[in-house]
Amino acid sequence: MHTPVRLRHLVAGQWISGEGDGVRSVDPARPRSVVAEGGAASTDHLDAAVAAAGDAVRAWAATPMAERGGVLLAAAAILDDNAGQWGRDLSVEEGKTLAEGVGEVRRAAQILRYYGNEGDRQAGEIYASPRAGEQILVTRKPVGVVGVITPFNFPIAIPAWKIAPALIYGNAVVWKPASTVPLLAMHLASALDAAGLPAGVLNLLIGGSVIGDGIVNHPDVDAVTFTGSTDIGRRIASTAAARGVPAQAEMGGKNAAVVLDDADLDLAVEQVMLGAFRSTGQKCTATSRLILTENIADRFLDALVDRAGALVVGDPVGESTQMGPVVSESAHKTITTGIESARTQGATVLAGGQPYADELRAHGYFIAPTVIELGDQPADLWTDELFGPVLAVRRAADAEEAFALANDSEFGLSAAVFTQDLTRALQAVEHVDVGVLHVKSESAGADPHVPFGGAKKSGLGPKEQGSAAREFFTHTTTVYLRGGAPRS
Ligand code: UN1
Repeated sequence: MHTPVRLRHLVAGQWISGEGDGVRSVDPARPRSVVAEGGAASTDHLDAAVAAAGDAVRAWAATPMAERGGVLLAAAAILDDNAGQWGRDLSVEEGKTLAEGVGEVRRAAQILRYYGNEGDRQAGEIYASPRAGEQILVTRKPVGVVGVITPFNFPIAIPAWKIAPALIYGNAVVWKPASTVPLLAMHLASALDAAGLPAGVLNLLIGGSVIGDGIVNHPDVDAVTFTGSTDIGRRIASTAAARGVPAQAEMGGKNAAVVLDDADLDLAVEQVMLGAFRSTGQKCTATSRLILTENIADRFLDALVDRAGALVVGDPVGESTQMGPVVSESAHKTITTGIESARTQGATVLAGGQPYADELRAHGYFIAPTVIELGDQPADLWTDELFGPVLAVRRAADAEEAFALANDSEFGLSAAVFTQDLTRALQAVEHVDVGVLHVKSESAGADPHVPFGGAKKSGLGPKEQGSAAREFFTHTTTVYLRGGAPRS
């Protein structure tokens, strides 16, 4: 066992130790192995961080965007240089495979680069005026001090896609990452610090809900961006609304893959496997519902069940591992309980659904890739997000019924549709009510330059990423610019 990393918080440009109750992250494959530990941030640290951000934001906002971008580009290079080691740390602390861990660090670097170059793309709006000698233009200004609250499942990519736009548009940040993944948070903050971010512009506080609630309720925090569960997202949005500040909440999903009779089945099986089981199903965009039209359902399920049974599940840093454990004991419990209640409610487990018996997988937080066919009766597995490698299956008579089933959810984050028929694909675009729709690719995935976020109860506030991010991280001033009579 290696020595755990000592946790530190970044407040006003200083790396400091915590004083509060201990925070400890563990390797979910070997829960007795501690990855990082230290005292949590205190509410005094929170006040100091918000004050530092408030002091720093004016000069940062006045810094030319290209210079702010330079810091993000330098941080991106640091991430790329450390992708091997930090990707391994990610894999050990969160449980996704090494390839996914390294890939995520590189993805975070790409996001920093995208926003680092934002200065080159800024364009504004200018309107004609109904009055002589006047033009009307719209300028953008930062919102101020932004509270950033991030989940465990993308410990470096999601923070990057909130913090990078916050910073490039001239805001200062007070950030609380999930306390299950503090090491990766320290890596990202240290990269931005080493890249030359002025003191106080980014503050990192590691801790539990006291710090999260403290950020959301703090009178000097001007906006809050959050990714995580629907319950917490709604609470944050309502607290922010009561304080009169904007909130952006990316929340749950119960994302469907719809496979129609005419689909390329090999491709669909491969993509559904990726959507359901990559990152151990712990993505808000993961495929957790599968809707099959009758004619292909048996064939599709045979192939899928074979593939699920053959997936190599084990130590996430192992060379051949295709799926690691879930993140924590409580996640493990929620998921196994969800599988059990599906059984009790009359569902048929086609793959997985059993605990492992070998030493590593019985003690780590492992769940087998699980495929469960539901009958026509109501089932919690159809409606509740489990956030694990569990796929609920239902059959549909035809495409219309399949699309209706896809919409049969209070969530509307993403969906995948598999068909070779353009007319059907366009019907899906029109009728499937989601924020992100994939035709012939898995339901997960997001590019930095396009909007990301959900419909229905999956999202609140402006979308993330691409030009959409500017809506949240800036506010506009409409300027009526009138000249006078020329001086003689
Ligand atoms: C992806 O699908 O690659 O928490 C990104 C989540 C989402 C991000 C998904 N906000 O899983």
